[in-house]
Amino acid sequence: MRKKILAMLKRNEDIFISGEKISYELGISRSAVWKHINILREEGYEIESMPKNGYKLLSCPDILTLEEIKEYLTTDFIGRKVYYLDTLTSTNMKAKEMAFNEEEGTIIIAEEQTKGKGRLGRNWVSPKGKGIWMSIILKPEMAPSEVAKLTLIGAAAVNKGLEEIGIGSCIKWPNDILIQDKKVCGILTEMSCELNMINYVIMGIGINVNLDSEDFNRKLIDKATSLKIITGSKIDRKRLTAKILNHFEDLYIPFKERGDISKTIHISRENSILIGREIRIIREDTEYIGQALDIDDEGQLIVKYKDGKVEEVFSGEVSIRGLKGYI
Ligand code: BT5
Repeated sequence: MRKKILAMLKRNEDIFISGEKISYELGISRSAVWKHINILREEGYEIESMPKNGYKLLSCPDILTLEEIKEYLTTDFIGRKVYYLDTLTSTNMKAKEMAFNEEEGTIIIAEEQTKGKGRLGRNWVSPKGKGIWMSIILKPEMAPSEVAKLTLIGAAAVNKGLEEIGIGSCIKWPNDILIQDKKVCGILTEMSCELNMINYVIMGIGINVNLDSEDFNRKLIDKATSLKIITGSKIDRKRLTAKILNHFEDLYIPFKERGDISKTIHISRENSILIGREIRIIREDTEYIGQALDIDDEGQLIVKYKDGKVEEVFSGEVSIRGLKGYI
């Protein structure tokens, strides 16, 4: 019911709508309308009320509910169902609990994660209200070996979403987005599968949107940044969330339907921070030095080692670092 009242207020933005009209159209009492309005106010909606004129929506809170992101959303199924929570241990963990019973495209978003996860058991700093911490539930019918490519789709979607709001970024194959050589976004793809069949994939995307320098601990400050730190102003999280989901769906559909990942590969190459650079490739406990030559049509990184040997590196198996600094 509250969603319906909010939708009516949004449709009539800038004008008053009477309590009587809301109660008549929704078939509830005027005191029930009043109660819902007060709950919306508690959620952060600024609603003016005048005894004769009714209610007027003045402003909406900076929250990532479906009601708030949908005006920018152009997708068919990605992000059309949103579970929005104030706090969670990890959106990926929650998504895994829910995945069997949810449809493809459902997303879990939290304002804060108390145990945000990176890859290989690493942690992900996720302070309240300042980032986009979300997980998308996917159920592609393909071989489990194809799943690594989904990470590239996620990274390309973030890169394009940022571009649309005027922020240029680089992709550090396979799962990081960097600006000015510092990490603003990381992606964690997890899956549950049988031998030849995927049960579900969880695509976790973490973006440092409005974090301040104080939000990063001393170890992170040299290698992480946020969009706010880079641009010097607060960024609209709702718009960015929707734009990333729009691009994600655009890139995901051809891959899911025809195995076509060409557009993603094009974006990954064009915006790659690795291609042409000397890199360290860390596989388990051993480190190799080589030059990143290209990303091939299958999304693998082509590396030339010091001894001249050329190899395709599969994303699941390595960590990549620059020779100097983080990248
Ligand atoms: C990643 O791992 O980059 C994947 C991060 C995925 C986070 C999202 S948030 C929504 C969803 N739910 C989750 O629980 N996770 C996903 P990795 O490449 O392993 O990088 C982790 C490393 O990045 C850490 O060891 C830190 O050094 C650094 N780090 C931690 N928090 C960071 C942050 N907010 N920004 C930049 N770097 C960070």
